[in-house]
Amino acid sequence: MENLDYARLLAETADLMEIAAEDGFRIRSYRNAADTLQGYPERVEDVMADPARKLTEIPGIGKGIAAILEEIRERGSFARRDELMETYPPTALEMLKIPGLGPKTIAALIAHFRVTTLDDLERLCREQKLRELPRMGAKLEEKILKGIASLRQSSGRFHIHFAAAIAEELAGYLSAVEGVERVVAAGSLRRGRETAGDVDLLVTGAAAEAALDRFVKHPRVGEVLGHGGTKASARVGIEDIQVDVRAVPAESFGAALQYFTGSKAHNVALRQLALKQGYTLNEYGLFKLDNGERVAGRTEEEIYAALGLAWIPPELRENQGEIEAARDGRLPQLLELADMRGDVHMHTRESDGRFSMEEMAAAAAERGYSYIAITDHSKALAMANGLDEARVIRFAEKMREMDRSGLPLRVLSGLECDIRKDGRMDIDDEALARLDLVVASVHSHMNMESAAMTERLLAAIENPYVKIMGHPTGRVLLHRDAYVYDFEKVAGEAARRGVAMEINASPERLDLHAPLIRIARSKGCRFVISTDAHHVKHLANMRFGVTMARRGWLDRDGVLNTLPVEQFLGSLRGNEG
Ligand code: DGT
Ligand code: CA
Ligand code: CA
Ligand code: ZN
Repeated sequence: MENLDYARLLAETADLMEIAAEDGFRIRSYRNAADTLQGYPERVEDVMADPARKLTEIPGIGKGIAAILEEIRERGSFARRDELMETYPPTALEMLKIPGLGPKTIAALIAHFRVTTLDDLERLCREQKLRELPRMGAKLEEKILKGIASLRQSSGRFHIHFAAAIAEELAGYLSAVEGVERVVAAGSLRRGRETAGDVDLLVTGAAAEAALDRFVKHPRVGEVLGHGGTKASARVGIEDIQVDVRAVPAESFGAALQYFTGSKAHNVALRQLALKQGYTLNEYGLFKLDNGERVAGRTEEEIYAALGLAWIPPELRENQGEIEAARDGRLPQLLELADMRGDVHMHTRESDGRFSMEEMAAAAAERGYSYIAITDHSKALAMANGLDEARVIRFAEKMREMDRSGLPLRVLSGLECDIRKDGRMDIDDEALARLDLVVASVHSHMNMESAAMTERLLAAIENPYVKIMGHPTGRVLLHRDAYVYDFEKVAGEAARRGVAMEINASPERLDLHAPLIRIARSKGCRFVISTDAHHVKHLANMRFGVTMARRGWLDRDGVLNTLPVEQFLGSLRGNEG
């Protein structure tokens, strides 16, 4: 057995332990061990076979886990896992993936209904059987039905930060092969889509083929789906994400990069344009139709140029007008990460963040920002220890004091204020007036009818202290759909009142996304990009928000937190002029 197989058994068992409501500490130790093992460069079985060595030398492997690994080696499973597998059907693991369904509910459903397949569960919900159980009702049935539908729809797709991390890890690993010149991610990842179906890597250089051999030996590679001289495909990690690696000669590297970056719709349009001009375009190059002569292929730039086009940034390649714009010299000068000067939505320990205001400020300064806004939750989010009026006022005072105390960056006092069901703010105006900025967000009653939700949001932006609409559609990727409302109407009203739209850079949200950014911009909206960080390391997610803005065709001028702090504050609603 390979390390990945050991890791998988531990991770699965941790999931089942969660349903069995076992001790969180123990569950975490299983998960940590699984993480360590799947990335460990040496085979654990080799370590076990060597009498001079001990498993506990592997970081994250304690005595308990070591004994489990020995047991797995002997008989392919271990006692705790066997017990859990007897109690719970294999679907239990699948049920954990249903958005909105927690381990406790799953345990109750299994105990009471003996659910063994997802279809069973779906039927139970349709037949309204769940409401027979205490604390379960029509709402849960509806939630599960929706969850199963979205699981079926999203299954096989992965969050972009996860896919990007896999791509970066493998690119580093393959670049280390002597004679490999470049390793580049193509596909949806390069275009910056919010989720990826798989990871597409291109390798070039004299040793490109050797890189394919090295790829399939990576410790986290599981099932190898194919391995030839120009392409290798395999499943990677516990998550089983597919990775395609292609070896490409330098003379057609640009053509391959262009082809495998896609999108398919962009490629189809580009190929038609080539045909009209007497060329044929494929992953090997651009060739004359009449005599097959190679015209371009080494770089993307020369291919686009030969077709009379400016080079098109990958984020725009969705066949949404970018080819015409490239022809007419109308491509926007897209926003870049380096343009960002501040991050204006983040949480601290004052509500549900993990770090103090001081720690967030220091981490943000390290990223080169000149300002941040601290925007903890308001009291409606009691679960998140949201602030009431008195705390808002005290905390704002503290922020102002700290801001004067010689920090390397400016800390703006803010709040992520809940929008109540009726559209009123969760905090009274007197308290809001003390703050530099208020981000207004919906965190409850997300299933309202469209008309009511539209009214609710319109009412929210009527409040003069609201400067920014936080995560404007509420969607959580691969988990929860956007709430339904008349977006154009709300965007138009936000533009009229000078309320900025947030592009939430959390890779779990990425909200707004490109189509809505373009609609909002056409209505005259301005934007901020914020990480909504709850941890210092989340501040690094800004790059995903910038990618989303680029996919929405935004340049620097469209994004307010590219401005120096005084101008940024001056650009907010009510502060202009
Ligand atoms: P994904 O993986 O679902 O997130 O999305 P993509 O865009 O990465 O799709 P993928 O991995 O199937 O293919 C990568 C690129 O290769 C795709 O964007 C365009 C190109 N490609 C793949 N199949 C075709 C095809 O049948 N025709 C054309 N024109 N291009 C294709
Ligand atoms: Ca792909
Ligand atoms: Ca692919
Ligand atoms: Zn929020």
